[in-house]
Amino acid sequence: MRDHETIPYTLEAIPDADAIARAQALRDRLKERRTCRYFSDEPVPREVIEAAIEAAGTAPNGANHQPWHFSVVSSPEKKRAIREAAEAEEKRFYGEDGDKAKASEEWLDALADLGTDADKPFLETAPYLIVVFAQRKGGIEEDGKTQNYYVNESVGIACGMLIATLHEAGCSTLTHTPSPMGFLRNICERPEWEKPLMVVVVGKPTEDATVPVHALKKKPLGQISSWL
Ligand code: IYR
Repeated sequence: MRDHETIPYTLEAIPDADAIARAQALRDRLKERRTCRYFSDEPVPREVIEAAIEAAGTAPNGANHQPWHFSVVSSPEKKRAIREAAEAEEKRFYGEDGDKAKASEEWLDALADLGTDADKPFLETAPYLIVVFAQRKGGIEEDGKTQNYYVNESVGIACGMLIATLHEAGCSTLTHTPSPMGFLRNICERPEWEKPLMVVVVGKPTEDATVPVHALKKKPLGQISSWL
């Protein structure tokens, strides 16, 4: 290694049997997660959102530049602005504006089993929208100039940790990706070197919430892994 400043690294030792049990318990907990599209207006404690973002902020990332920013939107005015802009984009995507859909036939077919359309009421009813930005530049100091690395990978991992923490706290989430989503930068007042990556809708499901059967078909271990 090239010379650099260090501190010792230690990790609590866990017996194999406990390690297996803990991994399986967390797997079982994560298996219960469902992407939710029906949110009530029941509030979520601010501390839950804060802890989840801090958890996301521990994600492995390029050169430890931590190239993410989380805009936490709860004001009714901002949520309405996001809903209006997102629905306008989605109407074009689904062809609900009278013109030909921007999405291909193949894409619309792939979404048929999810039942999604341009109507996004949850963007107003859910207590929190976490708008996730990927910082293309900035470094740790966020100077807007220093090159960042593996930005999409880093922020993607952080989003996974954010969603897992919110699930553990009993919140439902929806990763919403209006396309294009440049409007989010304006509404959240973020700089031009930040790219909106997704909106994580956070809240509690309505009493009559449903999930599509299609979403329950999970690929088994033997299909998603190969052991060499
Ligand atoms: N952004 C659209 C379309 C959409 C695309 C995929 I891929 C999904 O898994 C779900 C939806 C929307 O939010 O409706």
